[in-house]
Amino acid sequence: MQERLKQILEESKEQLKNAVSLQDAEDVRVKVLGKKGQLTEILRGMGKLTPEERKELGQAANQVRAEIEAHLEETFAHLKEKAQQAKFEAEKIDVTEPGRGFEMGNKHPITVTIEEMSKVFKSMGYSLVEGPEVETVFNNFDALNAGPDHPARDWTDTFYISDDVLLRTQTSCVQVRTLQNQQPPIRVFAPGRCFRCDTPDATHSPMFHQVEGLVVDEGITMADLKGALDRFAKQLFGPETRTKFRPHHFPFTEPSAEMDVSCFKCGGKGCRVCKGSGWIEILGCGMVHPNVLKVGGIDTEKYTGFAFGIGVERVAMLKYGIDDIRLMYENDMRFINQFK
Ligand code: 2NL
Repeated sequence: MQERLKQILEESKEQLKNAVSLQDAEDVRVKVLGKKGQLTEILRGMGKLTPEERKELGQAANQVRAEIEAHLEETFAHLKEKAQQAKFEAEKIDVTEPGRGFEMGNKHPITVTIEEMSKVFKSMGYSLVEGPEVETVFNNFDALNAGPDHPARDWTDTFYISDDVLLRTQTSCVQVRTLQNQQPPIRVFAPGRCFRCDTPDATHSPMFHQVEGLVVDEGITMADLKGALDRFAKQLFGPETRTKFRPHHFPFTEPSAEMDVSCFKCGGKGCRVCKGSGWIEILGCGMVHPNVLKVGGIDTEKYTGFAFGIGVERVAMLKYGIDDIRLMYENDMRFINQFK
């Protein structure tokens, strides 16, 4: 029996020495000290011995148990430490390694163009105004002197939400709201999204952007309109830019005009951008129709005003040489990355 105890002790020591995981050590513990373990078996078998033998073997067994327990404790501690070290090693990061690069986004050409225009108008003392994209038919058409039979009202041209609510077809509605809520002097610009039932092609999109402007004060004349828009053109396209005004018609202005700028690409000699004419059409404008001022509660005996509307997509396409409007709304990274 004493021999067997010695053997158990030696075997356990050997196995604990070779244990590489906490599970290995636990296996040894169960095999020797567990309910059916080797040492437990020996103690259980002691009933057949004489009291002296029992005492002797009991002492020896307890000593072996104590020794094995000490070894177990040491092995557990050692393996735990090793496991922790391995975990730390696995989690180690090299702080000297260069950071992973991340891709910077960039502004859409429409955003850039609106920001450039806004900067010019702000520098000229205009305030930015904004309004809802879902508007009343009244603010979008009636208030702007578009008669009940005006073709733009047609349901084939305008997105109607109901009989009296629609998606605004121009940002003029924002200025109508300004006229209703503010007294002159008024000097505002209104950038924003507009919607029209157009089948998409190279130059049409059912959603597009406008920047409109409105000035109302005592003694405002066509000369103020021309002066303001000529200055705007020179600031946006360069100081050598020339402007010319051609008569036109809009229901909300009288008289009305379209403004052309000398081609910023060729300077007026004629090229691909200006289609050989030397001039590029940039905006529509005019003196605000008295009917529009009246709807806004403005005294038309005292005040006059001018207004204009610029198509942002058109300007952006000319400036950046984009030949298809649809490219701007396809979210293709190859397109947007060209404007970095
Ligand atoms: C164009 C023409 C224009 C206006 C917009 C306007 C606004 C009010 C009163 C009168 Cl509240 N007029 N806006 C005036 C003339 C032309 O836009 O072709 N835009 C791309």
